[in-house]
Amino acid sequence: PSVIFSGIQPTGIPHLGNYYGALRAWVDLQTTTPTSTSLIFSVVDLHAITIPQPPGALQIARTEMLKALLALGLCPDRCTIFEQGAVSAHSELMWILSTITRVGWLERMTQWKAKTGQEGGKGVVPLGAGDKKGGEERERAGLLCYPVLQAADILVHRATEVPVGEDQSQHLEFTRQCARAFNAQYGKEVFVEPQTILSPAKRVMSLRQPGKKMSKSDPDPRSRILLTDTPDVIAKRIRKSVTDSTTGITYDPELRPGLANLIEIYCHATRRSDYETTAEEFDKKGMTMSDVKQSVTEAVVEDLRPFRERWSDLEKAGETWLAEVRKKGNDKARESAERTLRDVKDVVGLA
Ligand code: AQP
Repeated sequence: PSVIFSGIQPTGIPHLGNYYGALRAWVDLQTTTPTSTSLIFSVVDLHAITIPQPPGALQIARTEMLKALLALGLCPDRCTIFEQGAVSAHSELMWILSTITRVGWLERMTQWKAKTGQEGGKGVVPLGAGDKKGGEERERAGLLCYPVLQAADILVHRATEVPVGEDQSQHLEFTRQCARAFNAQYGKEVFVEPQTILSPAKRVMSLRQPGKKMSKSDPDPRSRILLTDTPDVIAKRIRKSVTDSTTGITYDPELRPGLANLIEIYCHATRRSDYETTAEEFDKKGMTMSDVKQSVTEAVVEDLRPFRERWSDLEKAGETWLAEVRKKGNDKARESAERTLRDVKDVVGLA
């Protein structure tokens, strides 16, 4: 049977990158898959603490993420929506998988390198006051072992497919490697190798530095658009986004990355797939950069309208309903994860 699993960290309100790169696909799957396909989506709170989080802020962010998923249109009757930390089988399987994982596999991960300020990134993550020393202080074991927990998240539900943004491709390859290594070590096909489903929005880029992906933890709030941003804020962020002064509108991610990012965002918001054709259409109409920004703003504001409406309804709905959704999801996820963990323990000799 098909099992689709994915997760998101409660590190803030989701932005356009999270939405077009992952969350919109989760919502679409509810109508594009047969009901026999299990859809399992997790608020991965244990991943969030790999970067120090103020406890109060994490508590709020977990609830807000759950609320955002519901406001996006995920239906708790169709999907299992749950919190990773509430299902201890994830952490138990992580430990077992970590006995299979080679340290070298982890050190090769680009996200580890980026978040510790090694090649491929300058460590955009805001770190605590004690972290001024850089390198060593940032190199916490949890951050290095992050992909093992992610592999456990996926394998514990025997997921066959995982919809993610391109930044997660390497972690998915790592997950398959873990599954193969476990099956080989114990001589049993306990785990299936999950397939990656990449959304057409591979990487939505920062509005300030279009060479970097849009990220919740970028210290500059002007770099992203949050799903809860008002139409005014959306307009301002897009108007102030970094582009160029070349005349004419073209789609050229190499030479005009800021404009290319805006054209892509426009296409995602209007569900088009041909960036070049869209740029040509804009150009033929004689649109200027500021006209393009205006069109992108209108498209995004319109696309996020249903979210904004449901979000404000949920604000009024109160916490009781949310607590019920949370309990139901966590119970369902526990059942699914404990089933796999029992099989794993059997095979390992821990039954
Ligand atoms: N810029 C992006 N473009 C396309 N997809 C993206 N995703 C994240 N950023 C982009 C996808 O969103 C899903 C959830 O991501 P996450 O919150 O679990 O972790 P992340 O990838 O680390 O996202 P952020 O926003 O950069 O969070 P922080 O700053 O907290 O680390 C994933 O499927 C991811 O591919």
